[in-house]
Amino acid sequence: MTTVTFNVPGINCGHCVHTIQTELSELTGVETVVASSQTKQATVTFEPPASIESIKMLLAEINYPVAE
Ligand SMILES: [Cu+2]
Repeated sequence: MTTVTFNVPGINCGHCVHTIQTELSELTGVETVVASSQTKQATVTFEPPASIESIKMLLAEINYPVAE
């Protein structure tokens, strides 16, 4: 298991948090997702086949792109 925190500037409210947690949880290999509108971060614990790249790709697809 790997835990990575992503900066996601688009997390503005509880709805965003819910969307991100729901969508990322459906990615195979993702164990837990904790998103916060206060820190604008999403912390994801995952194992293969999920990867940093696949998580970033999914967040971009649902219009919450990760900031570098
Ligand atoms: Cu929102």
